[in-house]
This record gives sequence, structure tokens and C-alpha cells, in this order.
Amino acid sequence: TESPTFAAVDLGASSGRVALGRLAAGRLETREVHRFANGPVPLPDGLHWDAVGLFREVLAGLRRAGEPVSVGVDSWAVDYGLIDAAGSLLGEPFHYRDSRTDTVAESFSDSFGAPELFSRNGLQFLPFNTVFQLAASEGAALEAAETLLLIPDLIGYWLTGQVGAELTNASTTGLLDARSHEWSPELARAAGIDPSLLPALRRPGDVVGELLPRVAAETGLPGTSVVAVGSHDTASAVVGVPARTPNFAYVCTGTWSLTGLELPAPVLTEQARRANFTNELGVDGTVRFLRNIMGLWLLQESLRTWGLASDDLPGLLAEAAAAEPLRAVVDAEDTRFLAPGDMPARIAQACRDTDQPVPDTRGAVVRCVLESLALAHRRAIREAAELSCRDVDVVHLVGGGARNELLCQLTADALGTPVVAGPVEATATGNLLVQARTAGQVADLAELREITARSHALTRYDPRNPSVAWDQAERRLR
Ligand code: LFR
Repeated sequence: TESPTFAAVDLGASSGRVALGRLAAGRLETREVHRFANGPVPLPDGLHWDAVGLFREVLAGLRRAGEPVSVGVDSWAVDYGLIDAAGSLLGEPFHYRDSRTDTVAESFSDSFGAPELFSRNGLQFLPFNTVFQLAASEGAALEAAETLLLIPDLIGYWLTGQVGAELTNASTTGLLDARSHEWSPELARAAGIDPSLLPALRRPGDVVGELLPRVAAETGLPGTSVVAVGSHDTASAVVGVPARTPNFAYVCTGTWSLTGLELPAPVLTEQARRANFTNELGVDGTVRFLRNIMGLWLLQESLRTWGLASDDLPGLLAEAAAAEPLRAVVDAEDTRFLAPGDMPARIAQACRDTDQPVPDTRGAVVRCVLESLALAHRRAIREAAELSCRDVDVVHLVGGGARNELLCQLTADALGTPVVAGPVEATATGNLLVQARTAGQVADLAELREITARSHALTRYDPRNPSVAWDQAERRLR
């Protein structure tokens, strides 16, 4: 008999996709059946997502999915839709890059007490954490709301009619207790919401429900159910890291570079808070101890400013490879780069602020971006290892950046540690394999990673030349 197929819906900040996967001879075979663009929509009251439009694309993808036994949905974190008593969506969800949290986040954190907040929710201070978004919201929608659904849970609700909150993504809200893994009613009240807005938690691997009859008819999938996966895309990406040894670090690249370690327990020390680390929850009770680094957003937004498209990237990368090394670097964790807008101008200003030469060609800007990312990867991995008393022998770089040879090589150079690049589609891989486990085809995380390692061609980058130049570059940022 044919082995069963699974469908992964993976929604990223700049594109979404639907991929199919099945296990054959101990490998995962995957095939993308639909890809579509995503991005912020500027409306009069701020930046939003087109959630309904995304759902239409999800349906279009599922129509091309053959007959999967299950569907899993993952997306970026922290953002949510509000649902009223009749089950209606109360307005398009806000985009996490919207500026309404700019001042509120800090004042909330100050009045709650930053150390107190971290000791409860274990999260890195990022202005867009759900807890701050809620503290910044007021008005009719929040008053009429019965339920808050994170983006993958909202899609899951539209597919099945079932309401819930998947744990890995719930852990990014700032409303979950880092120790008990339950919603914290105190944090909810502090954010100004009724704790009853937060739906019951579900775990990766739990069955969400059957497709609603109308959805089943629309997609031609009568017998398919929805399975909760690591619905935070980064949780699925970390599952999709093809690690074969315990001493690995990861860099999950895409719009962001999520950089850190997988740990058995959170690190809630004052040093971890000061270093602005996050303790997000992974699949199977693991902790994702990491920092959000600005990521390829710096590059994407530069291209957009120049009026260029992704077709222009290979040429630019060749220019970057030929540009002078380590002429100028910026802090790729600086929130000045968060909002949409002229990226090369902000990079130039950051160089001036640190008394470095301003990159004078597009190739030089791209080189500056990639070296800044490499340096930030190094800083986050070294600090994560130190704060958790762990060794790192290898760095797995997964996601879209694994295609970027220069980024991979520079990361290896900066760290002085080998980088293993791939898979590009780590998130979809993690999503699909958690479903395969629910179907009884995979035993545990270790087997799952073994399957991933066997299924993809991986590229190893060994560090070139000593890292003195990188030490100097780092000092320029201090
Ligand atoms: C990556 C990601 C990050 C999260 C950011 C905003 O796609 O999910 O993990 O911090 O998007 O939601």
C-alpha cells in the first residue's frame, strides 16, 4: 500500500506555501504544490495582514494536495485575530511591524518591572510581543472579542471550526507562564484583557479536528483532518534541523535569523534577561533559547528600496562577494531596522553613528548586511552557549538563507565553527514530520532529525582564516 501523504501549510512574512510530504524507505519526499506572496497591508489605522486572502490561498493549495491524511499549519508568531461570540473575525489582524507598540512596550515593561516580566514569561523584550500589542490596543474590537486566535490557530479554526491555542506559538505571546506552561491570568489582566479570551492549549501532535463540510467540499478532501504541529514556524524549523549530535546550535533564516540552542529547560537568570534571550517552547517539551536577529529582512527591504526584485539577487551577491571585507558592520539586532522603509539609509546612518565608512555601492551594502548578520549569529551563539553552560561543535543554518553561500561562509568564518547548511524548507519538513509521528510513522525527535538528515543534501562550510578581523569588527559596534 502507498504510504500516506501529509500537507504542510507554512505561512511566512514574505511568502506562504503548501507542501506535501510522505515517507518512503526512511526518507521524507516533499513536493511544493502552491506558493504565494504575503506582506503587510497599510490601512488607515496601521499595518495589517490580509488574513482572509491568506486563507483563500490555503484553500487553493489544498485543492492541489491530492488526498493527504492530515494538514498542519504554521506561521510567524505573536499576531492574532479576534473572534466575537458569533464566530466572526473582528477586523484584519495587525502586523507585528506596526508602530503602535513602539512606546507602549517599554512603558508596560517598566511599570510591570522588566525582571519580573522575564521571570514569569521568559521572553526576550521585543516591542511586538502579543502582551504589548494587547496593552497598546483599545476599542470596540477588543471589547466585542470572545476569543483570541494566533494566526495558525485562526486558519485552523476556519478549516475545522475548532478553537484552541497551540503551545509553541502560545509561548511567544508573553502571556504564558514559562514554568507551568499554562496561560498566566495575571499577565493577561496586566495586558488589559480578560483571561477567558485565551483558548484552551493544545500540543504539537494533537488532532485539531476534521475539515468543516464546506471546506472539505471546496478542497475535495472529505477524509482529511487538521493536526496541530509546532505552529510557530520557528518551532517547526528547529524540529527540521538535521542535527546528529547534541552539541549543535541553529540559525533559522528567513525574514529573521532565529539564533540559539535547543535546551531541556528554560534559562531564567538575570544574565539571560540582560542578554535579551528568549525561552520559547519547542516540540516535546524542549526550550528554544534564542535571540531574534533582524535577518534577511535587511536585504529584502534594501532590494525593495532600490526597486529591485529577487531576480536581481544573484548579481548583487556576486558584487558583495567581491567587495572589501569587514569595511563596516551594523548591529543586526537594533530595532531601528524593524519598521518598513528606506533600509540603505538606516544602514548608512548606523555606520555614521559608529564612526565607520558608509557603504558606497549596492554590493557594499549587501556585504555589510551579510557580515552584520554573521557577526550577530556569532554573538548570539557564543552568548547562548555561555549562559546555558553548553558546548557548540556545529552550527546548523536552515531556511532560505541556506541558499546564500556567502552568508553561510561568513557565519562559519565569524564563529570559527563549521556551518552545515540546509534544508531550505526546514519549517515545512518539521511540520510534515510531526504529522507523520501523529500517524504513528515516526518515534521521537531523534528519529525525526535522522530522517531529515537522510532526506536532504546538506552543504558544509568550514571556517577560513582566523577570526581576528571579526573580533575587531565586533569592537567597533561596542
Ligand atoms: C519568524 C518569526 C519569529 C518571530 C517573528 C515574529 O518567522 O516567527 O520567530 O519572532 O517571526 O512573529
